[in-house]
Amino acid sequence: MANTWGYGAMTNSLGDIQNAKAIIIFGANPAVNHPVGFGHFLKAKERNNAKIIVIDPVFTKTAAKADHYCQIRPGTDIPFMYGMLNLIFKNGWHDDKFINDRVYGMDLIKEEAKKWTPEKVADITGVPAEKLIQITTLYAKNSPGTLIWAMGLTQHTIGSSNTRLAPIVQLALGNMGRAGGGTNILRGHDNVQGATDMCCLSHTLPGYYGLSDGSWKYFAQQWKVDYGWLTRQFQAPEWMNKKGFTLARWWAGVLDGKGGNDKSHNGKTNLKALFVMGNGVTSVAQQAKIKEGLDNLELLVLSDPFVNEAAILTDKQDDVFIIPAATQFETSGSVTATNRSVQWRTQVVEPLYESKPDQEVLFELSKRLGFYDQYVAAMKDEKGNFKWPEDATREIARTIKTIGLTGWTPERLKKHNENWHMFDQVTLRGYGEMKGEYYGLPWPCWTEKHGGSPLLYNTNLSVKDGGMGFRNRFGLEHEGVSQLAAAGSAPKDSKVNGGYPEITRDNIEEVLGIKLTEDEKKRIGKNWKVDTSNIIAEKCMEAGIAPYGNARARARVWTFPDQIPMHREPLHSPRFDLVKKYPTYANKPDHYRVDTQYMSKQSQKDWSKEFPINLVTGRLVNLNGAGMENRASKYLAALSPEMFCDINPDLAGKLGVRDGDMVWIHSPEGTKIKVKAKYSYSVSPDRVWLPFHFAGHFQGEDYSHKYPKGTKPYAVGESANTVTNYGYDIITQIPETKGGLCRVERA
Ligand SMILES: Nc1nc2c(c(=O)[nH]1)N[C@H]1C(S)=C(S)[C@@H](COP(=O)(O)OP(=O)(O)OC[C@H]3O[C@@H](n4cnc5c(=O)[nH]c(N)nc54)[C@H](O)[C@@H]3O)O[C@H]1N2
Ligand SMILES: Nc1nc2c(c(=O)[nH]1)N[C@H]1C(S)=C(S)[C@@H](COP(=O)(O)OP(=O)(O)OC[C@H]3O[C@@H](n4cnc5c(=O)[nH]c(N)nc54)[C@H](O)[C@@H]3O)O[C@H]1N2
Ligand SMILES: [Mo]
Repeated sequence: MANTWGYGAMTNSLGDIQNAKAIIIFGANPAVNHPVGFGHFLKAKERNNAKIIVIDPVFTKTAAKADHYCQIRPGTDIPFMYGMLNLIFKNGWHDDKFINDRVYGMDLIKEEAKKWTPEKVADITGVPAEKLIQITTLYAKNSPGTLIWAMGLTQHTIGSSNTRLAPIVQLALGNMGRAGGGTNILRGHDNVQGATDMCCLSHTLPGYYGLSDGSWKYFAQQWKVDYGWLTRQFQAPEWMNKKGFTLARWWAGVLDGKGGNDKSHNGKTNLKALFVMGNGVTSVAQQAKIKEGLDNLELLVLSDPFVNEAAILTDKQDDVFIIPAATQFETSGSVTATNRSVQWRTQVVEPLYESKPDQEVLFELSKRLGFYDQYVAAMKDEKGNFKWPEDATREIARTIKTIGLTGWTPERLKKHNENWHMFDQVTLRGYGEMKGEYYGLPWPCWTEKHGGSPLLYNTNLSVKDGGMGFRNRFGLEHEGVSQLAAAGSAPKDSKVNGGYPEITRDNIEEVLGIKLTEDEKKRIGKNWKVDTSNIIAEKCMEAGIAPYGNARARARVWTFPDQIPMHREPLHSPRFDLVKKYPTYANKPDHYRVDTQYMSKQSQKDWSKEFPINLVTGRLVNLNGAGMENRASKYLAALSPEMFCDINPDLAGKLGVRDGDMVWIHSPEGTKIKVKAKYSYSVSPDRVWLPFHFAGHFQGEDYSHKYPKGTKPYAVGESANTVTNYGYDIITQIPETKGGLCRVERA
């Protein structure tokens, strides 16, 4: 069970941001969280006089470097973006040709946008009408513009709608598939893109292959295991195609029937054991429930180079194991960066003391559970040997067609790292020996000769050189409208000058206008996603065709609860008057196995009466994630030795709180934390800001005595996630850790 918090891959690259003439940033603070990457933003400013616009409820260090700043109310980016679209369409700043040729459903967006006048947007978002007009004009007129987002858009009940509307703004302006444009989502950990691609998720197989019998059979074949054996690993075969629990809500599976929780749907059994590898646990909302979940487990195993503070949070005395995992300095292998580029990481030192790298821990675990042979089967050669991590990388390259990892052989990846000085930082193009390749072979990298794709959806390049249209993923037509791109809109040098479907065994001869030999007909796979013979990809490259088709980007997703993104107030909104107008979703039963509340929570009462302050959480430059890694460093801990909350002096004054006083922060779930008040004008008087990197205290109690001898970090404190509110995204189940309510009192 796992989840990643990032949502969406970068279409372009950090270096490409230097090509932008305008940069609009929604809910990201790269000056703090991506300080090296932020250098590219500043270079765009130097090179092109690019304007930087920041939309954030908090005046951040990134905002301090921006030309324009909008202090938006948390959870109201949809009205803001529709407000931009309203002005864009009204003034004719949209790209008609791009929309007509390459987009589906923009008419519905245009209709919705009409409702969002600047004045209406101002009422909901708190951003003055003139400011919206000023920044939209600036952004639309300075082309190309790039749109950046990160966690400020995703950590909401409507997070997935936010992440749909942002690309729609770019589609409307024709900024997609262009250097200096695109949507650049700044991802989290160094390999979070790789973890997502490899499906550290509970609702897909690796490479985003959906849960279906067909996919399982493909993987059984690729993993060289018997399909029947695979099905027998499940309680009953139908469980193979059901989504698992997420990182956000596994505890509901432990606590079902043990009091006060949303019911779980888990084959009539509770979760009994938890194995944690590389997650801090205190980084997830509802810490009080998580503590109960941990306390009620039969077995808890934490595999981590540091003491995972889940072990400190729980009162469980027996059957809690801390396994010393090695760090990434003690192992090697491929790591996928935020822009879909891959790098080869080389081992620096042998694992220290008795620690083992993650793969060794998993190999040992699979031996104890009796499936080691099946686990490693696909990596073995004829003699039954394999070499880690090269053979694992080869298995990935052989199997994952959906995002085009075929070209990622270990030999090529190592060569890229050895020659990194032979690539241009902005275009990623290689020189000399590396000519014809882009740095890190950004996916899709269709064949072993393909050089990677630095900008997604760019039709100005041939497919061979990294060009492509949008993927044909959802059929050929919807309600009688073709889903394929219009005539004349194919990538450069394409044999078909217009839209075409995804390539299959049955249509390849017709679409590409070729004849396959008898031998090729025998070897070719059913479609491009399962064609391990690679005939489809090879033939497509010759014809300048993207194997996944050339279709329209969908502004309308007919399978989602909201076909086009719609504003819905957070579950805990400071504006109850707007809750009635923009209510949340109906409750969602069996959402990743857990009944999840939306309407019942939101309409229970006017939460803002008891909890009038907006609660925003985020990051500090010196600490990362759950924070144990860095709080265990004397020098990093010294920069923020105590848990605190940023509070506006006007609000503090009203509450009788002086700078440095301790305050209680209470949440609607009845939980509370005790933290130090820090005066700051970065927040307005109606909101407070908390970093989420602390642990070791719980609801006013110091748990320091629980750290094993010699492991207590230099800084401990309350976790913000003890008070972040109930609320989970309707599609991904990411917690609403950036839009909630609280009450602040002097302690
Ligand atoms: N130093 C450091 N660097 C890190 C990390 C770290 O912990 N420490 N973590 C890494 C990880 S895992 C990730 S995912 C990235 C995250 O990087 P970011 O997304 O930049 O991280 P945050 O600071 O959590 O959130 C960004 C901003 O969103 C704003 N925000 C909150 N709610 C809203 C809203 O409703 N609308 C808008 N427009 N903005 C909103 C917040 O005020 C905040 O300034 O950083 C990575 N880099
Ligand atoms: N309130 C609030 N909560 C949030 C967020 C927020 O903005 N606000 N952001 C969310 C986001 S985007 C994220 S990504 C999460 C991040 O939260 P976590 O994923 O909990 O982040 P880290 O602290 O980086 O946790 C990584 C753990 O892995 C361990 N580790 C490091 N290297 C290795 C290794 O090689 N092997 C193993 N086995 N372990 C290793 C570290 O010691 C650490 O305990 O927090 C989320 N929680
Ligand atoms: Mo993240």
